[in-house]
Amino acid sequence: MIVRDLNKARETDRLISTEGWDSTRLLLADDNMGFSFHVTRIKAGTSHVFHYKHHLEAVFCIEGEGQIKDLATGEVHEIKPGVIYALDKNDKHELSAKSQITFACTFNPPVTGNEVHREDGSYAPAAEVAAE
Ligand code: 9YT
Repeated sequence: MIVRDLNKARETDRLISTEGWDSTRLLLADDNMGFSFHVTRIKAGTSHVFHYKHHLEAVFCIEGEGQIKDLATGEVHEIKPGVIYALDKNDKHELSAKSQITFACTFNPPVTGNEVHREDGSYAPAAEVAAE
């Protein structure tokens, strides 16, 4: 069994911080669960374009409000506590936070912890990260 505490994990290198968001990776590829599990906070007033071309991601809003735009169709969806979105088609999207948003996110295949966002908003596939 694996037991981890978000507040303790935030004091370790499981916390990845960038200008407009941070993410604490509570479960990673080496936990062998078949997915990774992250708690992500998006700063109020920021917008981000992500395109996980090599990962499927499901994202559940715990707190905060904003919008997600499907960049292929232009469709906009409201984000508020209780809403989940699943990027089942590796959908390129823009996430905008009106207030600070906290999400619980899962990635399949699991993130290894060594990924950085590439220019195109994606993470490299796991095989490429392992080879680096
Ligand atoms: C909301 C969202 O896209 N979260 C993704 C997790 C984050 N990019 C991470 O942990 O790398």
